[in-house]
Amino acid sequence: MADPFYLTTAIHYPNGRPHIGHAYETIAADVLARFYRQAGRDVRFQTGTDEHGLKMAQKARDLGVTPRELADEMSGYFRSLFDELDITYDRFIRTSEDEHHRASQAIWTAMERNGDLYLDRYEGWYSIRDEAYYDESELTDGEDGEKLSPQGTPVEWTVEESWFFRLSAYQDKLLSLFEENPDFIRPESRRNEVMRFVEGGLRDLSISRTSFDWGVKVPGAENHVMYVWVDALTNYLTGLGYPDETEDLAKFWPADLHLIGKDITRFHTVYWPAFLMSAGIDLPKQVFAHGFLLNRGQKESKSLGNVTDPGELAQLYGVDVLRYFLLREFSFGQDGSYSREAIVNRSNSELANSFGNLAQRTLSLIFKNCGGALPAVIGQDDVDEALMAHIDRVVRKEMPAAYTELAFAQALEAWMGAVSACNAYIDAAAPWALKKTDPERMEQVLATLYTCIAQLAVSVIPVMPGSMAKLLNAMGVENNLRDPQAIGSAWYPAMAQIGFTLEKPQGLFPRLDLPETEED
Ligand code: ME8
Repeated sequence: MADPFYLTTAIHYPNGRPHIGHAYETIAADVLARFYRQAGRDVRFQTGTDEHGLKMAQKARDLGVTPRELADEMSGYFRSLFDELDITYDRFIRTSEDEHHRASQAIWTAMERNGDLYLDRYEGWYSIRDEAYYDESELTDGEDGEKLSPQGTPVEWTVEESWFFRLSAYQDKLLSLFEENPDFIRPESRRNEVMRFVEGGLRDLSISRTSFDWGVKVPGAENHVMYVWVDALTNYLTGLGYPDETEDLAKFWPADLHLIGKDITRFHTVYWPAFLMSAGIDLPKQVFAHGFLLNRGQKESKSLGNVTDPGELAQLYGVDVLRYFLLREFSFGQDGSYSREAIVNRSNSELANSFGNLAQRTLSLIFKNCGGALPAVIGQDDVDEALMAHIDRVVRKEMPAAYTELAFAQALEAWMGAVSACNAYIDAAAPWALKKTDPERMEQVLATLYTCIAQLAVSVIPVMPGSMAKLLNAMGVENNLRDPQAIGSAWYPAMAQIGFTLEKPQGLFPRLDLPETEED
């Protein structure tokens, strides 16, 4: 039976429409999900919306709608964006679902039974934008003297009766977890940050609120709703049917990977494992915190109102161009600054001029000079073999290794190197000049290139699924061969024998125009 792989994104706050950060994280997760499916794993991929909390309640009040109406509308935009971006999630969870309330109450009850919850009075700083409590020592002074959280958001002094979670009791257990599982938190920089935070000592965590009621009710204390992060984190279990002992839960829990942004590392690597240990539930295997995307150097956020609509970028430049750009341009664990010029330049130079042109030149020559029929014999000169060995290494080894490490930029860099090698080969071999002088050599060169292009296309299906399907369909490469390990020079003779005839090739990636003004 295929080895299961459970992958989740953060669930997004639907207090506004989705922004580029949401698209970035979900596209990265989709690339991984597709990569692991292509590698034969039984993948379960979950995303969704995080609908409770004060931020949602306040936004709804400002708009004069109920939180549920706000969540219904905005959650719909997330879902349609993800459809537009070709995201192949298996489950889109909404935390307002009844099943999710039941799961959150079950984990609460399990923590309570373990003796980790107690009722007290909370007095301290709270940031509504981050939905997070902060210690006085973590705060800084803003320009007009107001207190700011480490994320730069305003905090307010809050006094309330609250349930508390005995987080202080988990310091040693968490530190052993990090020490025994060096890959539990990635990248390394985030791991170090979290370890320093935990080593500094943990205070018990306020985990319920009484000042509003948009949330999951605390079992046995119905004037309290759970702190939004308690229920939000539980979504990863709800999606598998918890607390029922379902087949999905047995098969996919513990999760292989929680993919999140760096701002919510503490919730996933301190609070979440502590809650799970308390409830007696296995811990996820890994949390990977990616960097932040900045719009020309500035953070985009719904609250700041400088938000780009990722759906519009996809429509303007193409879904696959956007997917490729986001993973190629930035190192996944680090922040990156993007602009429309950068998307256009990257797409034109790498997708249109390098890969698109390589495919177009090769397939056009097979179409024109060979009547669309695949040549019978692949090239066997040293240069042919050197090229095929290079492509093989990239497609079968380097790219899978990089995808596994979530080093997407590195995978695509190796891919681009392989594309350049093919372009150098075609320029040197000049098959267009061989039709009259050496037609046999022309055929060998074209067969070599055809094989390499098929391999290169298969290896980036996870990143550019729509365009690569189009190309591979045009090349006659069947679905069962769309696996980097199944396709290569050894496969070519069988392919040539099928007698597939190429149609006149269509361009894959049109050249894009730069926006007219800087602000566009
Ligand atoms: O944090 N660049 O929701 P959210 C890259 N509901 N990633 C970004 C980003 C940016 N500019 N802005 C946000 C929440 N993100 C909680 C999560 S999980 C149980 C609950 C990432 O809508 C962010 O880091 O604010 C997070 O991983 C995801 O988008 C959703 O952010």
